[in-house]
Amino acid sequence: MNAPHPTAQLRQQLYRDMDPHNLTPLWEVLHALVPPQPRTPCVPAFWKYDDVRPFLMRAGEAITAEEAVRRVLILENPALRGQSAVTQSLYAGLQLILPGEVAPSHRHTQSALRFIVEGSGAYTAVDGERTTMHPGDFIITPSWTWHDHGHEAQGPVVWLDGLDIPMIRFFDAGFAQNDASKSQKVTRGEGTSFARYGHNMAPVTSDAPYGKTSPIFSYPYARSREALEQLERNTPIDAWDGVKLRYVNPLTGGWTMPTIGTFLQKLPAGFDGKGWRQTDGAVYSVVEGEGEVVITSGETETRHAFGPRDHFVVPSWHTARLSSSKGCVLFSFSDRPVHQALGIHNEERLS
Ligand code: GTQ
Repeated sequence: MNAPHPTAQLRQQLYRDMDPHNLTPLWEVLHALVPPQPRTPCVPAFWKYDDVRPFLMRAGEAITAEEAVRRVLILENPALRGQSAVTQSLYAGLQLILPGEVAPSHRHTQSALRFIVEGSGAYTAVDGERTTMHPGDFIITPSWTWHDHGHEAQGPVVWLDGLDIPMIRFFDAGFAQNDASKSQKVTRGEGTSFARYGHNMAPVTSDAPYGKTSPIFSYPYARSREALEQLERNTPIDAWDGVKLRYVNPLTGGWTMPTIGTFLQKLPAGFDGKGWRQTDGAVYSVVEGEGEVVITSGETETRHAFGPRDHFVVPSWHTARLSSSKGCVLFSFSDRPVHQALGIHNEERLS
């Protein structure tokens, strides 16, 4: 047997001796630290609503909304189990509230979105104003605003929660408080924020009431859908996205939340989309219709046929293609505002 190469020996001894001093050689890890392109640990993931719903209803029997504080089944990326993360930076969950229940008031640094998946008539209260939920509505809880949810109507109500929990954890910047009362006092009539900011007008004197977050609490589905439908009839269909719009903060024209971008798109019947990839991994909620998503990364291809209320994840820098024979509407969210703020957003549209 040959004696170990003296250089290799020298190096191994160096590593062992400096290890107790919390020192490690960059040259052993440089390639992994600065990869030639994004290499997310995140994998494509898919939740069929028919599979998830029975567990949600069982959760409804197992614990009250009040005891749970938030009765949510977390959608965990299969490659990030135990981290409460759907992508590296984002959290997603399905929250259930039953008639007569209250999810008590609290506030936190984390920003939240609600996208209503099933049922109507529950409310979320933000900063003294209640908003009634309908399927497809996109509702915002701005960072550090008091919020509680309740349900005084009929039938279960389920919504998708999207939060920047992993991102705020990464920055170690999270604060949270419980309110003294279960349900916050209603101080403004429903629709006040929409009247102020939701009609292409804005108050003359006031400034942004929620900082970098949109002052509109709810973006009703009926209006967003109407926009997509009209564009489908009257404008060329994008070969990658179909008809896709982003939700905006009316005061800035920018994103609705500083950390999370939100989108609604309609794939016309017969749409067979081209492939694209983005640095921002995205979570999708199927609102109406049916379709298929094909996600590829290197040699690996994942295909999912989707229908209403199904959820799926397209991870960072994975190529995705969407198609739909009968047409469909998709809501999605990602951390794109942060990529853009940092100047690192990248997108490729394949021909
Ligand atoms: O509704 O406030 O899914 O604080 C996770 C954390 C929902 C909420 C979640 C939360 C909430």
